[in-house]
Parts: sequence; structure tokens; C-alpha cells
Amino acid sequence: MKREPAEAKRIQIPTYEEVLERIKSRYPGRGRTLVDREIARLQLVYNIVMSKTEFVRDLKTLLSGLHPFYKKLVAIEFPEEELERAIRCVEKARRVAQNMWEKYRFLILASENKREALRISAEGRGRILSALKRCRRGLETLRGMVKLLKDLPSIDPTLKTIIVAGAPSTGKSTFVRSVSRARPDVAPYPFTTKNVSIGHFTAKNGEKVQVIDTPGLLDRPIDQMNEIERRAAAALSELEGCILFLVDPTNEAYIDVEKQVAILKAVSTIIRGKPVVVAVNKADIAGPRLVEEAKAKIARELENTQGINLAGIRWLAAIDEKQARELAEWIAESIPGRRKE
Ligand SMILES: Nc1nc2c(ncn2[C@@H]2O[C@H](COP(=O)(O)OP(=O)(O)OP(=O)(O)O)[C@@H](O)[C@H]2O)c(=O)[nH]1
Ligand SMILES: [Mg+2]
Repeated sequence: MKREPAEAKRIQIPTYEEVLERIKSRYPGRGRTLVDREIARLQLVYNIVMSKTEFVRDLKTLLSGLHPFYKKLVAIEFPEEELERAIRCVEKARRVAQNMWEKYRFLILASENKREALRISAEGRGRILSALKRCRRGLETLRGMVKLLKDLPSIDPTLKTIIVAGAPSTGKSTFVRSVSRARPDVAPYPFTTKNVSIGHFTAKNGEKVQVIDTPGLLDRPIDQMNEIERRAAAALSELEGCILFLVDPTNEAYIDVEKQVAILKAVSTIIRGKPVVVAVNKADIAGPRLVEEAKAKIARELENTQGINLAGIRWLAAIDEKQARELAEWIAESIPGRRKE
């Protein structure tokens, strides 16, 4: 079953210090025999460690059921081996807690005098806590990962999807703002968008369409991309839908048209046959000559490129909501319906 990253909201991961605090606040005092008290203390440490690490089961279920897009986004910041190590550490601490509780409870009962009972009890509690202490960093990693998951946009793989991509400052976020109620930041400088985000619109035929805003890409191979570009690459490779690749034809563009098209070529290996619409943006300020020149260059550059399923080359002023919406409608009509997963 597919898991939503928002399910991470239910998962509470404590720090090692929080577990200690909890134990201290509930520590059994006097008022019973020493042996009873020491067993109660050992049991308290065992119970709290077990209850505070119960999250590990839900976390494993959530991670294994995540859509590959989310798995990729998580892996960009938290390498799989690091997460596995952290989870194994917590699982081991649970096993140690179980074993030590059973073993030391018996040893306390069998102790010959008060001093021995005290020593054994302290040793049992120490062994449980030191197993958990070894996971200190792992717990921090898992907390960070759960926070990341909570903040990820909720993408519905069953909806029609337009993935907006391109070089920095080509107008991707402007387009998403124009066609949906989403409000990604737009600014006149490059690399404004750092994360993938999502907007929705309802097409004329009543169908809901999701529009994905992505960070800007540069003309370089995928294995040389930084973390932010890799988030865009994760959307291009793992989400189904149509790619709307925006090109800035103006003389102020962050990189020239040839380099912008080279980006599309560089990602052709990961987009695996998804339909691509290239739109020459900023037509309002570029004027017809630059737009036509850009369209001709794009057609020429892409003519002999393998792996790009070109569905059209258009022009656009993303800043003009009506035009942006028309292009979005046209793309939505041209994308085949998404099957239910
Ligand atoms: N005139 C005009 N300006 C536009 C158009 N589209 C975007 N812009 C401007 O171009 C600049 C960059 O726009 P963004 O939408 O932030 O571009 P982006 O591709 O999301 O940029 P990054 O997130 O940094 O990659 C902003 O100043 C926008 O106002 C357009 O169609 N016409
Ligand atoms: Mg942007």
C-alpha cells in the first residue's frame, strides 16, 4: 500500500535526553521493600525505553510504502545506509532492553543482600540506557528525516500531472502561480525555488490537474547536480505526467538558449519517454523575433536527440494568467489519463 509522507505527523521520535527526563520524572521513590523498589526502577527504565522506541515499527512501514519520488527526495538528504543504521540501532536497543529486563529482574530477586541488589539494579538500568545512548545520533537523523517528510508536498500519483522544469529564472514559479492557487516565491534572481511544490487547477472538462514547481536546473550531468537540482531531477524521473520545459529567450536570461536546451538533453536519460512540451516564455518582453529564433534553435537542437518525446514547442507569457491557463489546459488535454494505483 502506498504511504503518504504526511503520515509522518503521527510518528514521534524522542531524543535520548527526552527519554532520560521521562525516566527521572517517574522514578519510584521509597515506601516499599528495597528489592521491590529496585525491580520497579528497572521496570520503569525498560517500559519507557520500549514505549519511546515503539515508533520504529510505524516508521519502517511508512518508509517501505513511500512512493519512489519521496524515497528519492529523502535519500538526497539522508542516505539509505544512514537511515538503515539508525533503525537497526533502535531495534537493537529494544532487544537489549527486553533481555536486560528479564535477566536483571531475576538477578535482583536472587541477590543476597541490599548492597548487591542495588549494584545489580544499577547495572541492569545502565546496560539498557547505554544501548539507547548508542543511538543518540541515529535518533537525531530519524527526527530530521521525519521532519522532512512532514513538510513534503502531498502529491497524488493518480492525478494528471504537469511537471514544470527549466533553467533558473525561466518563469516556472510564475507559471504555477498563474494557473493555480499555489503561491511559490517568484523573484528576479536565480535559484529562488529550493524545493518541489505543488498547485492544482480544474480543467474545463472538470478534471483535477496537479502542477509541480521545481528548482532551476543547470547544464551539467545528473551526477554533478547539487542537492537542490537533484530535487528537480527526482520529480522529472519519478513522477508520471507531462513535462513543461520553460525557456527564457531574452538577452537577460541566466544562461543562453542553447545551454537551456542542453539541460533538457542532459535529463533525457531520466525522464524515460514522458511527453515534453517546450514553451518559450516571457513572450511579452522578448518580442516575436527572439521567440521565433528560440523556437527554431530548440527544434534544431532537439531534432536528433534520442529519448525526448516532444509533444510540442509553444510560446508563452507565463505572467499573463489567461495565456498560462490556456497552455495548461492544452497540455492537460494532451496527457493521457492517469490510471488509478
Ligand atoms: N515579463 C515577464 N517576466 C516573467 C515572466 N515569467 C517570469 N517572469 C519574471 O522572471 C523572474 C523569474 O521568475 P520565477 O517565476 O521566479 O522563475 P523560476 O523559473 O521559478 O526561477 P527559479 O525558482 O529561481 O529557478 C521574475 O522576476 C518573474 O516576474 C513572463 O512571462 N514575462
Ligand atoms: Mg521558482
